[in-house]
Amino acid sequence: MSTTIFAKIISGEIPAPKIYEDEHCIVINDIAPQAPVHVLVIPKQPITMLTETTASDEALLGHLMLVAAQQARELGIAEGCRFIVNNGAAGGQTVFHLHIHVLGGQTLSEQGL
Ligand code: D5M
Repeated sequence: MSTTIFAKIISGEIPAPKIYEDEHCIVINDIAPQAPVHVLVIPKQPITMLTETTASDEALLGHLMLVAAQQARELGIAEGCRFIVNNGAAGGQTVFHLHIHVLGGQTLSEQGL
């Protein structure tokens, strides 16, 4: 199994300030922000991409969405923000460890990330 940069951040092999962490996930600032606020909600379980999930991941996926929403509130962008999951190379995914982008802090265009 290949190890992604996010797995290395989760294990501590690569240092990255975690702005939130619990038993199931971490939240970090995106290294190349596309908006004034741009964080990533990353499960500790190394799921490759959303379309690889199954019914057994239902609780975890719900948890990730709730953490993303809570982060949006705490970061002051809840009234206008965007949650994005890129899926597969053709979908713009570059790190093959599931993550939710949370973007805001400016008026976002109709175009995605
Ligand atoms: O998004 C992958 C995202 O991961 C992309 O916006 C850059 C970000 N990234 C890559 N390496 C790091 C590190 N080391 N820290 C923080 N953020 C990082 P995707 O949806 O796969 O295109």
